[in-house]
Formats: sequence, C-alpha cells, structure tokens
Amino acid sequence: MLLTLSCLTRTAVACVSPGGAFVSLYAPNDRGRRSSPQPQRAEIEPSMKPRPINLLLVALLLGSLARLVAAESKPNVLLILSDDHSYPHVGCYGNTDIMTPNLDRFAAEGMRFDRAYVTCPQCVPSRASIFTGRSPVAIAMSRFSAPLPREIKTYPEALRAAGWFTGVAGRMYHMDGANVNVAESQTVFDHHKLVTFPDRLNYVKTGNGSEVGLAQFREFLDLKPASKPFFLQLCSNDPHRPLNTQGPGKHDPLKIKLPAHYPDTHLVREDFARYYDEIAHFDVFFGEVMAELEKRGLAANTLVAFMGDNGASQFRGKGTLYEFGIHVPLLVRWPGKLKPGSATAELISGEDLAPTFLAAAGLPVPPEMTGQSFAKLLRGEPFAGRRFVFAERGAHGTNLPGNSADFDLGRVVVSKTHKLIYNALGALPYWPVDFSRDAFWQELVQKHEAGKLDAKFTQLYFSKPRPMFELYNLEKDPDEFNNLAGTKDAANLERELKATLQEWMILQRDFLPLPVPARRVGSRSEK
Ligand SMILES: [Ca+2]
Repeated sequence: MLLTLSCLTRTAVACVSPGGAFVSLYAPNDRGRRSSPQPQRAEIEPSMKPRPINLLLVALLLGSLARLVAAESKPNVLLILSDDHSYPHVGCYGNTDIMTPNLDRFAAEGMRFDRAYVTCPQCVPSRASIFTGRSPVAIAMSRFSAPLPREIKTYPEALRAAGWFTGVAGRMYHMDGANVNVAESQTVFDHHKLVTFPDRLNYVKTGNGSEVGLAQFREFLDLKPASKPFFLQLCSNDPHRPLNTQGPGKHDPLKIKLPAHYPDTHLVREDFARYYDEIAHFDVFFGEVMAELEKRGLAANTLVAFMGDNGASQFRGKGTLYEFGIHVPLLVRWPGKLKPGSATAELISGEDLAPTFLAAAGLPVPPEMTGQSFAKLLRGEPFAGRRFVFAERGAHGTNLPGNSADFDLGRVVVSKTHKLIYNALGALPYWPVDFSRDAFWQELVQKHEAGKLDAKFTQLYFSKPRPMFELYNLEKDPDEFNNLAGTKDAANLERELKATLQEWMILQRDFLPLPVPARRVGSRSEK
C-alpha cells in the first residue's frame, strides 16, 4: 500500500510503517523544503507536475494511512467468557450433537485450542488468573469470593496506561468480592476500600442476560474515543445453572450422546440436553457480538478470544479437577495475524491469556506474571510451549465443610499425556457444586442409598474416602477411570509428577502441605 501511494501522489512525506520502521513517500513540490528524507531519483518522474487534486488526495490517503498504521500497531482485544462450559461442548471440537454454528464459524476463522485449562474449576479464582496472569494461590484469590488485592495489577490496567479504552461488561466479573448483600461484609469492604475495579478500568458494568450484555457492549463501543483501541471482557451467564434459558432449538434428550462418566437416566439426559440448550443460547449471543463488531468496522483489527471461565456444573465438572472441571474451550481469531482454521494441542493455562494479550498489543509482560505468552503461536512463529499446567481447588461456599461442595482443597498438574490430582481433603466425601438439589442428582443419591446404583458410579461419586492421589493417562484413558496412583508400573511417573507439583506449590507460596512427604528431622528413623 505504501508503494502504491507513493506512485500515485509523488508527494514526499514521512511516516512510520506498521512495523515501526521509518518509511518515506515522495512529492516533488515538497522536495525543496524538506531536507530529509530525500527522495530517490529513480522513483520520480520529472514530467509529472503536482496538481491541487493530488494534494487533497494525499491528505486524505495519509489520514487513512496514519489511522491504519496506528490501528494495526494497537489491536483491540475482546475476551468473551461463557460461564461453566467444558471443553468438548462446542461443535468445532467434533461434538455433532450440539448446535453452535456461530462458534464453529468463528473457529474456522481462527485457531482452536484443544488443550486449554483454567487455573481453578470455580469462577472467582479462575477469573482472577485470567485478569492477572498469575495463579489464584499466589495472589490470595483461592477463596470464593475474595476481592482482588489492590496491589495485584491486572493486564487491562497495563493496556489502559498504554492508551487502550478498557472495560468489563455483562455477567459479574467477580473481582470485587461476593455479590451478596451481607451487612457485616459490606462494612469491611467500605472501610478498607476493597472494591477496586471502578478505579482500574474505564468502563465497569455488570448485568444478567444476553440483551443486557449486548446493550453494554454497544454502549462501551459508543463511549470509546475514536482514536483509542479498546479492551473489553464481555461475560455471559450461559450455561451457568439454573439451566432455564431457551436456546434457538431444543436438544433431544434421547438423541444426545452421554459422556462415559454419566449415569444414563432419563433425568440425567434431560438435564444434559438443557445444558446444551444454554450453550446454543450463548452461541446466538456470541454471533450477535461478532455481527456488531463487523457492523462497526472493528473486526479486522480486533483480536477476539472466546473461553469458558471454568468447567461445566456437570458430572466430574465444576468444583473438581477432572477434565470437565478445568479443561475448557478456547478459540482465538486475529485477522491478518493468525492462520484461519488452525488448531493446536499445546498446553495453555488460564494465566497465559494476560501475557498473550499484552504481547499481542506490543507491551512488555510484567515479571510477576507466571503465565506464558502464546502470542508467537498465534502469529505462526516458532513457539516453545508448556510442559505442564497447574490448577487448584479451594473454598467455594460459605459453609463449614461437611462435604466437598463448599470446601475442598486440591491441586493438579497436567502434562501432555498425564494428570496427577492431589486431594488434600480426600476424607471429605464428594458433593456436587450447583446441582446437589436437582432431581437427577437426588435420584442417584436415593439409588446409591438403596444399593441400586451401578458400582462404577458408586465408585465415581460416593467413594469414602476419596483417594489422596489420582494419576491418569489422558491419552489411553481420557475418561479418567483407571487410577494409576500407587501402582508399581506408574511409580516413577507418579514420583516425577509429585515433584513437579511440589516445585510449583513451593514457588507459589502455597499453604497446603506438600504432596511429597518430608522425612521428619529428628524422628527415630533419622537417628
Ligand atoms: Ca463459572
């Protein structure tokens, strides 16, 4: 485009290329007044005389060029989060039951991530990692719903300081404490000024439902100064329970395929179909957001990422460290930078988004961020990926623990082929997060108590105690049925993964006892 402009106008000007290099364009009428840069003779045709219309054209084109250059060097970043959404539940992942045409189209225009993990199977800690590029443990965010400490910085703040117009919209972003009206808690928050996001970002609004989210998205873009790029995290409530949102079409409970770890009952099928309906509803919202971006001419210079904030409130999902709990869908589109229709099996952590977006924006990654940028992967450049991702499970509810629903303590390390789960409170029985009162679960409890539940599901959901360690071969056993922990054949691998997890826990200043038991100094065995 620069050469074309040069040939058209023959007007000498200076500008900066998208890559930052100095570029000169040429105009005979300016040559006498400008000493630098000097035009190259070969590119000037002396027979051509400058005309007024040329100058006007130049001004217009240069204005466009300057805006293009500025825009290309400062991409918009739009992060769209669904709520409680596990990895296999988008059509582009090979799921032929679910209706997600907009997400599937988006995947065809961008990159599909097949091994993306969040840092926690719960909203608050996982979202805290996304915002900060750090683990929930390291930033004191493993308790649901702790407020993000003011001194812990988020990547949108770095974008804002560099000129981006920044915001959060839609479903609660969850960084300013519990969204409940408890007077005693409110007093603490007020006295210590614990609500920080209105100070961190330009636009902070929340609301439930697709219509509200879309309206806030439009308002945010209306408020954005024309000269500024933007960052927005736009969140949806779907497919969070209750599963009462009507999608564009109903999924037939009798026709959908149940995962292998699901008891096949009529009530379970009905619930799972409603979960799919909610995802289809989210898909419509996602399509509307993409259409709005297109309509405003912003799509070409916007890096759009879609991810689930944590796994689904389903069997072995939310609140657990199994695949349905921490393995989430992640899709990224970045026109002109990323090869459309690509896919990757690189391990990605939720804490990697922050450094990636900063790198994509051309900004430095703060040293305290433990997340690893995958901007090079997006650009198709040589990329050294992760060997491991880690996640934690902490407090979820406000009740003292009687089971694992409100409170559990667990850690996990996932390699490209295996997973080691450390259940520090295995003595607590498993109890589901967000569906313990639902009819399909209550029916299973009654079957279990009557001794009529299949042994496989009794072992999966009613084991007492739960094992302290679980080791799975994700390649051969993706359903995580065959626990290799404690077996002779897997002893070396178990030891290595425990050592890796221990290293991470020590470096994160984790408060949990380490998974590698220390010999007691001074004990009889030492003497
Ligand atoms: Ca969630």
